[in-house]
Amino acid sequence: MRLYVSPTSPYARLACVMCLEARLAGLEIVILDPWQNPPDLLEHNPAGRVPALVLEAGDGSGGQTITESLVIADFAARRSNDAERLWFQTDAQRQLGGICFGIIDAAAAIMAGRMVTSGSVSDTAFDSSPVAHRRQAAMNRSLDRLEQLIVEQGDALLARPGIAAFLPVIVVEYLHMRFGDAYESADRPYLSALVSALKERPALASTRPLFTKFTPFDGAATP
Ligand SMILES: N[C@@H](CCC(=O)N[C@@H](CS)C(=O)NCC(=O)O)C(=O)O
Repeated sequence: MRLYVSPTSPYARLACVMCLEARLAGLEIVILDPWQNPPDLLEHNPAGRVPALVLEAGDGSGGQTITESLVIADFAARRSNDAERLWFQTDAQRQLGGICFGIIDAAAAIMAGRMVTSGSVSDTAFDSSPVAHRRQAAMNRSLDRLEQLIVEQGDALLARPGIAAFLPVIVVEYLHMRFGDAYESADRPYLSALVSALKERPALASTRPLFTKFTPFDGAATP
């Protein structure tokens, strides 16, 4: 099976991390830029977006393509021998996951606004618009809520790390890549500690943005 990702997408990174953690047999990771409309990607995902997971016919499937990060994450968890650890284990973890997706969506909306305003994600003119201010405020409030949820969940997240533990790492490293230290705060020590404890985990370390080449580890995901 083939997973299409880009070097920057937090959605694709989540799909990738989950497929790697699930140790899906025969996984090939293809890194590309969806904005260039690669024909292979358009053929498999009419939306022209990453992530997209192309299954092999006969590999327990009918050769379908699965799109959308959470749908791929669900597929990976179910196909693994470790579904209970990899998927959300409690409603508290589901709450935390939703908060993380809200942050990722808000940051992605700012990037989309930059593209519309100036044609470049590195031109920050859009960031002073009322819509951008709304997204920035949402991100700050959500990061504070994330800190609180991590405090409440204590070591449970680290005891059996699954999607709810991986998402905060993906959030923090994506914000750092896009906004530098603008969303980092000494007032969120539990979030920082969680990220530090998990970021060298092979599935996370090998997919850190901007990863332009995937280095297989421990037999996982060879091209
Ligand atoms: N809801 C989708 C979002 C995927 C998405 O927005 N991917 C972006 C990269 S971050 C993309 O491929 N953009 C190309 C485009 O919009 O044309 C998911 O969860 O997978």
